[in-house]
Amino acid sequence: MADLNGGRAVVELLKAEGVKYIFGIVGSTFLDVLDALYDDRAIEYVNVRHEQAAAFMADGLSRVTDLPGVCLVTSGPGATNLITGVAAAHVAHSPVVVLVGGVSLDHSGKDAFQEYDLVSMFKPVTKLALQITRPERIPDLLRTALRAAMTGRRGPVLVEIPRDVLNEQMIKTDPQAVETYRVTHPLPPHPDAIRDAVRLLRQAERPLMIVGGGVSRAGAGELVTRLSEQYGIPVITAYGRNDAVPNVHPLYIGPLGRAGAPEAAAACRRADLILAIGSRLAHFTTHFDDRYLRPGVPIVQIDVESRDIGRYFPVAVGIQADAREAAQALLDALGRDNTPAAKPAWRQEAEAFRAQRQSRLAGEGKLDAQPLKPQRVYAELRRVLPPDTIVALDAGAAPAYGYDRLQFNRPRTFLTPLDLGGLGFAFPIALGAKLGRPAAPVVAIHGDGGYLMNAHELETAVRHGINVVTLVMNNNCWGSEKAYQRAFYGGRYIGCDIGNPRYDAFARLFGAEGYYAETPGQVGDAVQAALACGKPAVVEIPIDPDEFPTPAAAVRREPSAARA
Ligand SMILES: Cc1ncc(C[n+]2csc(CCOP(=O)(O)OP(=O)(O)O)c2C)c(N)n1
Ligand SMILES: [Mg+2]
Repeated sequence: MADLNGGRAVVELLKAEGVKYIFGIVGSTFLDVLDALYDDRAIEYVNVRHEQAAAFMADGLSRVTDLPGVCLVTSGPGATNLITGVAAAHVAHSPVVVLVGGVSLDHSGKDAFQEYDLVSMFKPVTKLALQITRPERIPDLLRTALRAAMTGRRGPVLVEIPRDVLNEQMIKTDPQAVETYRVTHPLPPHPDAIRDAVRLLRQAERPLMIVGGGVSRAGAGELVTRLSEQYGIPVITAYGRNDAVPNVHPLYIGPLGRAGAPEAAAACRRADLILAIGSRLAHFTTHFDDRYLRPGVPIVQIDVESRDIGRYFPVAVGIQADAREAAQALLDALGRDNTPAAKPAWRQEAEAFRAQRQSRLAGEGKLDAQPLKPQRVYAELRRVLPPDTIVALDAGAAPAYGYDRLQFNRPRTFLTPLDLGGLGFAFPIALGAKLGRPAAPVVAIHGDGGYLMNAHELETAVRHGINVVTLVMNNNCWGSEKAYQRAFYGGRYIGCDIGNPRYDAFARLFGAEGYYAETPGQVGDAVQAALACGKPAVVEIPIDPDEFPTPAAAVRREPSAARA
């Protein structure tokens, strides 16, 4: 048994999980951990300018790598500043590990300086939140937290280590391989459930797959595509999960749900069997109602987490399993039964839906109004972004056009706020993603409002050399909310208009690169130059201040109003 101080023990436990970065702002409560990093540069402490960004960065890194994304912050405000970012990780099922150096146990329960009940505060946004109260429990309780974060459906955890527990005593511990304290094999499906699913698939005339985050996470995209190709089952993606299958696949129609493709919604309404893989069929995918899913349509739902199977829609077959294992089992079983492909007419219908979407998007490449329409900006991005680009979308109207307008061909390349819907998300999440996948081009797409919420992290990006490109579509307003006031309050605008500096100049003040693109022709050139400049870069694009997508609540539920 080695004798280690608490700080070194924490570092060794994180190294066993492959952690290379810790995000946070220095605080006196956890200096033993930082001191361990002085001599051991296997882990870099990325010191940011606001803890919220640290949590987003950790989430971004986790989303693209499936490694724990670690934050280390101080008690009180250091931790409370994290909460929005941890909430994002919670809805994305990201294994973000929050370590907080807490107030000394001697002072607990006295409303001491920076003393808050962090375990209670973080419970609703984590899978597990705990406080360690004895130094010798650091290894097993940190492993308990890592087990929760990294097993089954992933999720964030909080571990508070009071400063006296961390700093004062040597502890005896031995390194342990990850396999000794948590399961590392994916969960296979039950054969009976696969048999039932195959029976339904064989009976269906118009089967359709809705695939979600579980597919990218499990690396099941290729198997899903094979299933689609061999058995003529078209594919649509869940909200914000367009990267689950290669979008070039001829039977991929488009994304379903809020700001999704009307053609995907139309295909969904035609389907007589839904095979949902790695999707909860949740709020912005289905709106919890029958506008896309026909009432009573049989559903085979595969999810790694039983809690969400049959939760919003009754299922004909529920299968708790890893998406890749389940897709493989379905392929094997369908092959054994010599299942014929679905009817050619259904395949043709799906191909027509796909072609309809492609031509609609191609038409937007001709919009030449100035200020630019966001739709045209996305047409330019489709033209110039390299295929392995990771794109992070912020909340807001101009970013929202991206849900239906970007192309993805690799898993874990589309990062969105999902059910958090939080502004200020895209730039810091992109920074974390870039650290996780340094060879991939990484682009964050913001409105002017959301960008300034975490724009200060340009300083972090420049200092750490994290070369992310940020697009700021500037309409000088909180556009998405202005759209509501226009649609429902007769244009009585309150609290919607804002002013902005020139963001190309702003970027240069930080030592980053700045570009300004106001004509269609300038957008592609600016983005390509920004990607090649070898620095963090910001591209400001002034856009039409009157161009908003239809607010969700304005959409009627009849099938004719396909856009949501
Ligand atoms: C943290 C946070 N605050 C407020 C909101 C409400 N909200 C949603 S979109 C939006 C406007 C976004 O403006 P901007 O980033 O400029 O993008 P635009 O809609 O103008 O394209 C607001 C205020 C939110 N989603 N998140
Ligand atoms: Mg705006």
